[in-house]
Amino acid sequence: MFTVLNQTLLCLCFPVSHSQITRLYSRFHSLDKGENGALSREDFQRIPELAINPLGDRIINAFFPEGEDQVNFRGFMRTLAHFRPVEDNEKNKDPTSGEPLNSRANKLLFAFRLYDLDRDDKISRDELLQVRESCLMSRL
Ligand SMILES: [Ca+2]
Repeated sequence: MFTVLNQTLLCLCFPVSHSQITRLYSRFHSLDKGENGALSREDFQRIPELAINPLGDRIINAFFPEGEDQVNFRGFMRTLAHFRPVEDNEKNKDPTSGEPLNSRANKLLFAFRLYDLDRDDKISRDELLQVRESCLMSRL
């Protein structure tokens, strides 16, 4: 059950309004086909926009911490926060790093991780070529 307390806590951690959180929770719940309060990779793959996106699998992977195969609503919100416009707002700060999730540095790190498939903190020539090929193939 998604309570007002949960909603308030999320508002404090992520710079979104109560109504936005309610909408996102509704979307999260509709994607949760297993009805276990968490999303799997398969749940994400049913999103049409991701299914046709050449980087869809990489974007989906970004929702899952290393070794995890489920993401709860908090983790879902945490990843989505990277997509918010850059703001110089103290409320956006990531409690673990002190840096807002939607800061330029975190957006850049998020994009970097989309390329760095083996998570060795380097983008190899092959990783770069794979992205280019994926994008080119999607245009055919
Ligand atoms: Ca790499």
